[in-house]
Amino acid sequence: MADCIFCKIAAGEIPSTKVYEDGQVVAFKDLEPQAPVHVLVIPKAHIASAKEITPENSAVVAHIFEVIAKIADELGLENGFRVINNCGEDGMQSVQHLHFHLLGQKKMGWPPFPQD
Ligand code: DGP
Repeated sequence: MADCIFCKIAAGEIPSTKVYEDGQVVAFKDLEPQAPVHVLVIPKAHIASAKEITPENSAVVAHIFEVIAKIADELGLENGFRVINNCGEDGMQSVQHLHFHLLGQKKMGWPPFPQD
């Protein structure tokens, strides 16, 4: 999709540090890492957000989770990791192309909103 930064990364038009790529998905390091390992996994096809997942396009989401397991293994996250999808305004989604954050090599906090 024109003017979508993650479509451009998927197409190689904008540089990124890719850690995995196949016909359906790309995984690359986040520009603003929140953990020692912070990778974004995206479908190559433009899906704006998790709200846009349908029976017609959802197979790529299952594939993304297979890829996440593979990358996590390759990056040494045997002790665990966190996968996050931010959706929409309340979810603080800043890039309008479906992406999953893979975060690891750090002990995460839970619950996520201790101040509430
Ligand atoms: P979200 O808030 O879930 O929409 O997170 C978007 C993430 O994308 C954020 O952690 C920063 C990252 N990001 C934004 N622009 C770029 C870029 O051009 N390259 C890379 N590698 N990451 C980006």
